[in-house]
Amino acid sequence: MKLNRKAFFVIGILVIISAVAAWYFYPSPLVYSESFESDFGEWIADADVPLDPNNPGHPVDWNVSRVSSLAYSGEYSMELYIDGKQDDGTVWIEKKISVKSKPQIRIEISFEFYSEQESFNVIARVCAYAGVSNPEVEDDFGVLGSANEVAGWKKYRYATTVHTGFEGEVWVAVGITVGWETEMTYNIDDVRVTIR
Ligand SMILES: [Ca+2]
Ligand SMILES: [Ca+2]
Repeated sequence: MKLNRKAFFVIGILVIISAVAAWYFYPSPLVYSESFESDFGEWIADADVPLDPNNPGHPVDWNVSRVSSLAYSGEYSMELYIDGKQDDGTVWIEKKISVKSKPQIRIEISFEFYSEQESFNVIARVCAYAGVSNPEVEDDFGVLGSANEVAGWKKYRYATTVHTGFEGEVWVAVGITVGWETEMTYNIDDVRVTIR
């Protein structure tokens, strides 16, 4: 039997409805990419550092700045500096992201990380965070590996499932934590956050 026009029309409508439903219930991932070419891209500098015995009442020196001296792509990257002589301290950049209200989401972070030198000793560790609260202390972070695996740029990745409790927002962060008693500088570029 030949399908008439009406049947084609009904089938067409059903196909459209299923496509819209699939799009709504299985949305494509949210992706945030930042190469720091025009500004901080809504990333904020933060740190958890010890007091400096050489400068009573003050924390050790640390700084996060956007620099043109090094870049993985474009002309700028983020430079993280810390005076690690107290063998302690964590410095990072963090960002708040609005998410669709879901009980749990998958967050993947990848970024390019620059170390001036390769070292068998762990001078610093690369760390990352993703969760519902604003990261404030070293313990909030997961360690991804040594910061000194190569001289030059290396890609690091972090992935986790976050139970949002329908909060509607999550925080992500990437940074370094001191592993050796020395001053240190590292760079970060091309941060990519994928949320599913
Ligand atoms: Ca860049
Ligand atoms: Ca913070």
